[in-house]
Amino acid sequence: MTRVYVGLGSNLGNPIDQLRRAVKALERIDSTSVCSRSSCWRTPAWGPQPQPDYLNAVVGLETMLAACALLDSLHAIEHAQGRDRSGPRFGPRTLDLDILLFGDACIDEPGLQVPHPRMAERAFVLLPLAELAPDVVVPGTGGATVTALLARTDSSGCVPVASFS
Ligand code: A4P
Ligand code: MG
Repeated sequence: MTRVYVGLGSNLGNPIDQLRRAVKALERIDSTSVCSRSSCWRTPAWGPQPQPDYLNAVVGLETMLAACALLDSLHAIEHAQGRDRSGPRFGPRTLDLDILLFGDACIDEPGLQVPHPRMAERAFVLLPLAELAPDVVVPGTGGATVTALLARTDSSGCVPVASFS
């Protein structure tokens, strides 16, 4: 079994509902169970403007799947929830599911990089991840923990809004 952290983000199509539906769908992935879930955070959009604020959260999973098989399942959930990839990069979306950490693996394959390439600089990832895994060391950061990385980011404007269970 591998402990995995998945980042959830939404800023279109009733974001709180998108996140709730996504967690239910994550619970149905084969050979995988949901172990923990963060609070839901409202965060200023990073990327092209204007776009609405996001809701972000992180879910902890235990899985028997390989990382690429898990990513396929995440893409299927995004698709089922109306994800449209035709817009600008980093533009608004109904649902984004990113593999943040996959055990202590470092993966660099076409279509899959783990840890997620930009997670170490993003308060909208690190705030919810720190609720679940504050002391986990993020591979590729010179031994920094989630808490240490969070202390280096600008988290202004990010507020916890609700549990989404
Ligand atoms: N991909 C590679 N590695 C991974 C991974 N670890 N997890 C590939 C998930 N996918 C991974 O992703 C583009 C490609 O990355 C996919 O083909 C996948 O195989 P995508 O989800 O299709 O597109 P994207 O999400 O627009 O790209 P990307 O690069 O993942 O964007 P980010 O970095 O996720 O940024 N602002 C706030 N406040 N909150 C947000 O959640 N999200 C984004 C998206 C921008 N601004 C945001 C937020
Ligand atoms: Mg993504």
